[in-house]
Amino acid sequence: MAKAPARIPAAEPPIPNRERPSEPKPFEATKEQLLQFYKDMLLIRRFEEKAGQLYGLGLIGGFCHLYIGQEAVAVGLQSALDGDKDSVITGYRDHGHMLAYGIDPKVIMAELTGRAAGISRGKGGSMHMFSTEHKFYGGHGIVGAQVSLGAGLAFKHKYAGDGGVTLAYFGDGAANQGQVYEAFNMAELWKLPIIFVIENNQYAMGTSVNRASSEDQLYRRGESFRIPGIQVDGMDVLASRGAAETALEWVRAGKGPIILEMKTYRYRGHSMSDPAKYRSRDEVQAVRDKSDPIEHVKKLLEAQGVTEADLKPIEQDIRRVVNEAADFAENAPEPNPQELYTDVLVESY
Ligand SMILES: Cc1ncc(C[n+]2csc(CCOP(=O)(O)OP(=O)(O)O)c2C)c(N)n1
Ligand SMILES: [Mg+2]
Repeated sequence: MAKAPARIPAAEPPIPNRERPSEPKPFEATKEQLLQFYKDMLLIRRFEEKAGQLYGLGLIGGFCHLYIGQEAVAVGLQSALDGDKDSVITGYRDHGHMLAYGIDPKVIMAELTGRAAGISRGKGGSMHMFSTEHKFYGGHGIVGAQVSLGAGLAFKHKYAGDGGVTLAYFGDGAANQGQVYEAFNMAELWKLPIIFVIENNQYAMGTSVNRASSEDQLYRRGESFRIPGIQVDGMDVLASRGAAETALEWVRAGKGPIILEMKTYRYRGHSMSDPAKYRSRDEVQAVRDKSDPIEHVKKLLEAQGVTEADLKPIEQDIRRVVNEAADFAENAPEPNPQELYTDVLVESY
C-alpha cells in the first residue's frame, strides 16, 4: 500500500510567480496593411447588412447571427495566422471569420440561402459553415462545444508535430459553460498549442455579462488552470493584431495555451429574431459613435493622407461584390434531395 506523505506540502502563495506573456503592442501597420484591414472589415459589414436584408425577405431560413460591430476581432487576429498550418474554430456567429480568410463571399452567401453551391453544400446554413481547405472547422450551434473541439484540434497539431496553433473563439456567455474549463485544464496540462479567444461582446442573448458572470474580467478565467490571459480592445484592429502576435509567440514557444479577452460589441440583436429590448438604442449608438472599428481605421488612413475620394471606389467595389454574392445566392439551385444521405457518416478529412 502506498504510504501517505509525511507532511502535506505547504500551499503556494495565492498568486504564484509565474512567467507572463509580455504586454502586447499595437501592430504597426503600413498604409497598405491599414487599407487591407479597412477593406476586410468593410466587406464583413456590408456582407452582414445584406444577409440581414435577405433574411428579411425570407431567403435565409433558420437562425442567422450577424457579426456587425465585431469585425476588428476576426480581421485583426486572423491576419496574424499562418494559413498553411493554423486552424480556427468558432460558434454560430461565423460569417465574419470565414470572410476574414478571404473565402469567396458567393459561397458563404449561398450557404446562408441553403444552395448546393454553398460552402457546406447548402446543408449547414448560417451556423454550420466549414472550410477544411482553410483549416476552418466551423461554425457550431452548441454554446461552448467549439472550445473542447478546439482543444482536440490543438491536440492534433501537437501530436502530428505540424507546428500549427488553434484559435478557438467563444463568447462571454459560453465562458460560463462547464466544458470550457475541462478544456482549459487539459490544454494547460498537455501544453496544447491553443489560443482561447473570448469575444466579449457584452451580451449573451439578452443577458449582459455583468448580470451573468461573477468574474466579469474574463481574461482572468484561466487563473486556476495557470493559463495567462490578456484583455484587448477588440474594437481596434491594430490592438487585436498586436495581441495575436504576442499570443502566437507564447504558444509557438511551447508554453501552452493563452486566453485573449477581446472587448467588443455587437450592434444588432443576438440573432435576426431578437428585438433587443434589453438595452437602449442610445447605448448602441454611443458605442457606434465612439468606438466603431471601421471608422477608427478610416481616421488612421486619413491621417496618412488617404481621402474620402480615395475610399469611395473601395466602398463601391465592396458593394458590387456583395450584391453579386446576393444575386448568386438567390439564383443558385437548391441541393438535390439525394444529398440528404451524403456527409452523414464519419469520413476522413
Ligand atoms: C449548450 C447551449 N445552451 C444554450 C444555447 C442557446 N444559446 C444560443 S446562443 C446563446 C448565448 C451565447 O452568448 P455568447 O457566448 O456571449 O455569444 P454571442 O452570441 O454573444 O456571440 C445561448 C444561451 C445553445 N445554443 N447551446
Ligand atoms: Mg456575447
